[in-house]
Amino acid sequence: MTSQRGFTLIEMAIVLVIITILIGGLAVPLSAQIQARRIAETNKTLEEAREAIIGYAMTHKTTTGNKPYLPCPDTNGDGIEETRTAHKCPQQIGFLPWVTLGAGAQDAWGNRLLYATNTDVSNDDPGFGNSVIPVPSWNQICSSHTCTTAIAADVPVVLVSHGSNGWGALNVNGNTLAAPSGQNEQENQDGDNRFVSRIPAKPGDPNGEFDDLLVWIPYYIIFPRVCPTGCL
Ligand SMILES: [Ca+2]
Ligand SMILES: [Ca+2]
Ligand SMILES: [Ca+2]
Repeated sequence: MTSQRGFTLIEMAIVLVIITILIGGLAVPLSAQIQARRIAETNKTLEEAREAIIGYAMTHKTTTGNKPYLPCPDTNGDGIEETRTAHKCPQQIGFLPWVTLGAGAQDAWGNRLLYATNTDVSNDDPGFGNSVIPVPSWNQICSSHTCTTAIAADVPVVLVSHGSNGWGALNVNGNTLAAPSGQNEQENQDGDNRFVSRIPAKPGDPNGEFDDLLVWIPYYIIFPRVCPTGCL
């Protein structure tokens, strides 16, 4: 004759605790995987936007001199580049004009991409020829807001995704999200020509959380692409 007994309450509690720990262990890698996929997707969108800007410059030439020029930023959120006044874009920093370029309208978190250029390369007359040389008033990429270490100087084009936290971004619904809390992310949002690109920083970092993703086009890459035989 066999005797059977059920689980005691203590045994049941131990099993529940083990199951909870196992589920918790699975859930963290899953959210990390989703985040990694969104970062990869956004980097791809940024790369495609970079190529679209070069393509725009290759197909838009000044009426006098046949010199290329870059698109104006979109500043009213409709995705269309703003109209030039006296050949000059109204703003040099705004959103990527995704409708004009047929490029990605948003990053993987549903936020618009920032696009920064400069008056020398976005004017549609005289345009972007041999006489236009890189100068410090173009954009600058640094590893921190203090810019003690520059990564790239005199950059004609910068594109920024505001990352997972989206701080300071305009989302696809037309809402501007809360401003960044840290100085490094603020540098990508303050409207001047200095930008920060660095490894991510968690909340509690002395310069604040950082998850922005940046790409840029150096002069020595864009010029030979848009003026392969020079633009005299
Ligand atoms: Ca517009
Ligand atoms: Ca961010
Ligand atoms: Ca800045």
